[in-house]
Amino acid sequence: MRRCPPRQICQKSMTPPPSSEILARQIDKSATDIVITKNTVTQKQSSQNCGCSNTSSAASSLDQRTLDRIAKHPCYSEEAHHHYARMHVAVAPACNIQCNYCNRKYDCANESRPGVVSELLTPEEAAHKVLVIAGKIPQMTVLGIAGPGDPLANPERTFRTFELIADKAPDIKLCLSTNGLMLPDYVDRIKQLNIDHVTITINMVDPEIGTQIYPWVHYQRRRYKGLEAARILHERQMEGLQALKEADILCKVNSVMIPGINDQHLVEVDQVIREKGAFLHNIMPLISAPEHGTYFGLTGQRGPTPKELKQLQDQCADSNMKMMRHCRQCRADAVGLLGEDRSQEFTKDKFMNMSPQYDLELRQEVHAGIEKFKAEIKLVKAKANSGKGNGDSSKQDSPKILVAVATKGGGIVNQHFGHAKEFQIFEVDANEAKFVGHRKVDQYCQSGYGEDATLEYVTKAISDCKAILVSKVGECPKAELREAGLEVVEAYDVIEKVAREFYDQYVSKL
Ligand code: CLF
Ligand code: SF4
Repeated sequence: MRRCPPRQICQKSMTPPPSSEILARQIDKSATDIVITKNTVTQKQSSQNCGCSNTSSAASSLDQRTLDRIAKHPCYSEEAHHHYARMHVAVAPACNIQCNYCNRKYDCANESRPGVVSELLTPEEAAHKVLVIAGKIPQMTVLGIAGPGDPLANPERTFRTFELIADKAPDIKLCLSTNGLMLPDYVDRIKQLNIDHVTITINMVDPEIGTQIYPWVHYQRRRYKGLEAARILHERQMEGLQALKEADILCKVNSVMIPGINDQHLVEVDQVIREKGAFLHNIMPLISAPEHGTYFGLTGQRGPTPKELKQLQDQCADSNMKMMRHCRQCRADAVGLLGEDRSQEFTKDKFMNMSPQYDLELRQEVHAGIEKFKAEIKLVKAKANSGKGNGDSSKQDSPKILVAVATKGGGIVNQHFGHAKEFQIFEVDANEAKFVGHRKVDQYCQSGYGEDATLEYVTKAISDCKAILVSKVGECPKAELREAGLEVVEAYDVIEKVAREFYDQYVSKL
């Protein structure tokens, strides 16, 4: 264990002033607990984009109506995920299929990290929780139902919850995630309830491959196994996807990347779902450990490395610009920005004793502040990326590097190294700095102490990066990081700006 000398402890007060006049402003409303960061840079506003990876290309293919539909959805827009939060309510316990990466003691692994158990709620308890959180975290804009089983295997509980929330909190977007087996039967009801975002987990479009992922499905009061099971699931998923498209509901497809089983096949999945009108593809890594008790965990099936995952995402992004890379494989009771987990602040014993303070006017005011801030950040990003390599053929083949960023959100380098529980990864070249993923780590700083083993683990997790961008870091970890070959950049500014500045220095030394 390492203790930083007092002057080196990563304390908030040591954060340097922002280099581009970025100020922190606490919204002066007692009902809220959020901090809106205000950027005072005043330049011309750049055009909007969808915020997914490869933003500029994706933006050009999206119309204004679609941009408006995703602008406040942290999963459907990479840009929004820096600013807006989502919450899930765990109202759906049952499931109608078996996935080999799932242990039914835990949350549905189609959208959750395995090994997580959420508290089951009734629709009424769930609605109460949503209203409490809508008051406490006004930047929470999306309510998702993603488990702990399959929402459409529990249709009454799921739709009752949505009805209650639509009635009491009309500005909250409704979102649903399903394995797709029962989806064709419910698209009309989904449309009626104005649920505008639906995720289907599709891991194969070839039932032969499906037999290695799904041992059985339960459909129309019968249990099917083997090829028949996989074929039924595949046909229902395709039917559901088609129906969503016809109903004009935005559909995201999640795929779990399972090396040796469907990793190569997911390129075909990407092509098929795109042709059938999916809006966004989210390829997630299989997480399997023996202690999760899943079939894959117990049989030693490994998940992909970050490099393998990125390669596949890049390969699919070549043909489909709308590739999600910022998924955090949330809990079925997740609360907060995607990179943070505030679910423990709102356990049942706590939120049932809190009074709902849903205030539509206040929420709209907060959202307007966020939109203003987003526009200002966009100007800084555009400036950082302008005149570097755009249109210059000599820069087309500029080296690409990865940098790791410590951020609490807002698109700013604003977190101390020792407080980070994840690092966002940006790929930088002469043209742009773009978000390409994240790496979860253990928090290094524990009340002023840092474990050597944790530092080693963190360093390993970002060893393919050239630099780490943080608001502050103690001298001891800084020296260790440098020794491991990582440049340490301390700054408090827009991520793309800091990354681009580092890049220019980096290439000038090559
Ligand atoms: Fe939840 Fe899913 Fe809706 Fe988002 S999560 S139901 S679309 S509101 Fe988002 Fe979480 Fe990834 Fe899901 S980061 S696991 S993609
Ligand atoms: Fe588990 Fe979800 Fe698959 Fe059902 S759909 S078996 S809950 S991962």
